[in-house]
Amino acid sequence: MSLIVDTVFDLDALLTDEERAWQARARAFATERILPIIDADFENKHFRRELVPALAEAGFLGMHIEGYGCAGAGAVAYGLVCHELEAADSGWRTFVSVQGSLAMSAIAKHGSEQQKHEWLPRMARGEAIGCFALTEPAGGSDPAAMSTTARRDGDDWVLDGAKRWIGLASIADVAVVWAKDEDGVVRGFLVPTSADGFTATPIDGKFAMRASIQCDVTLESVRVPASAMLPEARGLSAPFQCLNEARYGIVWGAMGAARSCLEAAIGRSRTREVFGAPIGARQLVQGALADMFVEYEKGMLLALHLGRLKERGAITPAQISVGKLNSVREALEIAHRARALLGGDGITDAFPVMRHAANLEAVRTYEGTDEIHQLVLGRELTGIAAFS
Ligand code: TGC
Repeated sequence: MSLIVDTVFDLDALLTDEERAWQARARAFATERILPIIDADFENKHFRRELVPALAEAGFLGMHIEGYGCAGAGAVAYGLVCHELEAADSGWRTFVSVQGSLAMSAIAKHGSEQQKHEWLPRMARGEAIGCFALTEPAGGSDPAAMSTTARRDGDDWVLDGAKRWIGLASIADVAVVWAKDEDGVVRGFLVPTSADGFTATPIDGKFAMRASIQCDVTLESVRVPASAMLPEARGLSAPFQCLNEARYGIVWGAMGAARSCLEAAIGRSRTREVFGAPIGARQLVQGALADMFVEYEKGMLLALHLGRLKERGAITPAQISVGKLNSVREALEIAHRARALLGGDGITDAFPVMRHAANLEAVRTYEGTDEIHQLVLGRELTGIAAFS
C-alpha cells in the first residue's frame, strides 16, 4: 500500500484495518477512474458527472455521517479518502467536500428528521446533488456581511440575493442557502434548484478547478415553504460548523496534491540527467527534495493528529485553522518546488504538477484564505480580534 514518500514514517502502521481499507478503495478509485481522464477534463473544462454514482457506490458521499444511508466512518478514514482523491485532482475532493462536508453536513447537523430522511439517503447514493450557498459576490471572508434576505410571507419564505463561487450549483438538486431573516439572524434554507427564481450559472475563465463546477447563483423572489428552513440553524455558527468539516477535509486533501507533486519530482530526479548524472545525485536537488518531504510528513502527522482529536470530539476551530493554513500553504510550496525541479517539462501536462499548483491556488482561497486563518490564530494567541 505504501508509496515512496510514505515508507519512511510508515504512517500506515498508525491506521486501523478499516481505515486502510477506505484508503485502498479511494486510491483505487483515484487511480482507475480519475487519473486516466483528468488531464483531458481539466483541458476541456469538463466535470464528468457520470463518476458520481461510482463515488457513491464506494461510500464516499457523506461517509462521516451516522445513519440515513451514510457510512458513519471515522474522521481519519474520511481524511484518507480526501487525501487520495486530491492526489488525483482537487476538483474531485472538492466534489466530495461540497456534497458531504457542506450540503449533507448542514442537513445532518441542522435539519429536521423529515429533512434528513428526505435528502440524506438520496445524497449518499448520489441520486441527489447538493450545494452550499454562503459566499456572496462582494467577498467570502466576511459572511456576517451577507446581503441575501429571507422574508416571511404567510406560510412561505421569500429569498432574494446573490451568491458566488458555489460549487456544483448548476447540477445540484438542492441548495443549502444562507440568508438573513427580518431580524438580521442568519438562517439556512433547503431550496430545490428547480424553484422559480433560482438561477445557477457556471463561472467560466478559471485557470484552476477546471474539472469541477463553481457558479454564480441568483435568488429572485424564490418562494419556499416554512418547512424548508433548517430548524436547528440559527446564527452564523451554523454554516461555520459545516465549514469546519470541509476545512478538516482540506487538511488531508491538500497533502494528497503535495504527495503527487513530490512523487513526480522524486521520479524525475532519478531519471533526468544533466551534466552527466541524474539530477537526483546533485546536492541542491536532494536538499530541495528533503525539504519538500519534511513538510509533507509534518503535514500528514498534523492531519492524523487532528483526525484523532476529531474522533474524540475534541477538535477546535483554531486547530482546524492551523491544519488548513499549513496544509495548503506547504502543498503550494511543494508544488512550486516540484515544478522547478521538473524544468520546462514541469509546465506541461506530462506531469500533474502545474494542475495541482493551479488547483491549490483555489484551495488556498476557499474555506477561509490563508490570511483569515492567520487572523483566527492571531485572535487565539492574543485574545484580540483583528477582523473589524
Ligand atoms: P462572528 O461573526 O463574530 O461569529 C459568528 C458566530 O460564529 C461562530 N464561529 C464559529 N463556530 C463554529 N466554527 C467556527 N469555525 C466558527 N467561527 C466562528 C462564532 O463563535 C459566533 O458564534 P455566536 O454563537 O457567538 O454567534 O465571526 P468570527 O469573528 O468568529 O469569525 C470571523 C471570521 C473572519 C473568522 C469568519 O468570518 C470566517 O471564518 N471567515 C471566513 C469564511 C469562509 O471561510 N468563507 C469561505 C467559504 S467557502 C464557500 O462558501 C464556498 S463553499 C465551497 C464550494 O461551494 O465549492
